[in-house]
Amino acid sequence: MTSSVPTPQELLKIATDVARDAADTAYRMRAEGVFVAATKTTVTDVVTAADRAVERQILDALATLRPDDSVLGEEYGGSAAGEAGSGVRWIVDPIDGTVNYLYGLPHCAVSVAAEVDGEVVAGVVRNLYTGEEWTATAGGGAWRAGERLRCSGETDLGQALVATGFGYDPRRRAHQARVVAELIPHVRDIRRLGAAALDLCLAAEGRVDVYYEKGLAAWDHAAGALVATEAGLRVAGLGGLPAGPELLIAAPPALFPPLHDRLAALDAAGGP
Ligand code: LIP
Repeated sequence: MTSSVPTPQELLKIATDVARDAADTAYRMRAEGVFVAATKTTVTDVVTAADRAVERQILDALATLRPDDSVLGEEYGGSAAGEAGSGVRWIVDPIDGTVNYLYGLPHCAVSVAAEVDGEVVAGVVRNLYTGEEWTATAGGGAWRAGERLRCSGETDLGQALVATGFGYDPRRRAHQARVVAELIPHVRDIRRLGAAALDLCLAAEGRVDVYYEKGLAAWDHAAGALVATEAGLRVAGLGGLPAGPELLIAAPPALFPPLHDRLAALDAAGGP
């Protein structure tokens, strides 16, 4: 870590200020009317003019505040871990839950994380409709509205409310649907809310018990996974691997092993 790197708390302040302004822009643009600007991996993987404008706003703000840092964003790409001369990389999802945003469903968020020498040390997730804002710093806890967050204390997978999501590729969705069809008899219920960053934050405060998903990008989970971890959830992939595009599992310590083993048996990390 280079000596001039700000503290996690200082990085969180920057992330939060930038995320609040970005959320205001996203909300205003939604009120003015939103349209699909392009599609990405499939015809249902949409990007709106707001996704692009909000990320541009975030990138410009960070370039002004932290010109030597690097950035990785969903819409404009960016740097790999460790490429920042300053040691700091920002990981940005301008609007996580883009389809919800397109349809006017209030489950979408701005997500901004700060990574120092490859480790996420600060993160903020802000629901752009409700203003709910989750923050975390490494070792400093997870917070919302001044309250420190603790994850669910559930110990029985059969009583767990499970959040998950699906990719945009029809073949992957078919595989994911088979997995969830086999899982659902063994849990309380399933919720597919449509924004990984928010799903992780809901898990951080026990509003769902666990969350898993295959196919997430770093910007989907960088900030939310820190919030979840700081709230006591274990966030990882299969077989001791770190969480990543193959699979992300976020669960309280008592539920992680049974959920992990059932997802492994169902080949949740597999498929197209
Ligand atoms: C979304 C994720 C969500 C997933 C959606 C989509 P986006 O990200 O947050 O968990 O299920 O398919 O990938 O595309 O709205 O930024």
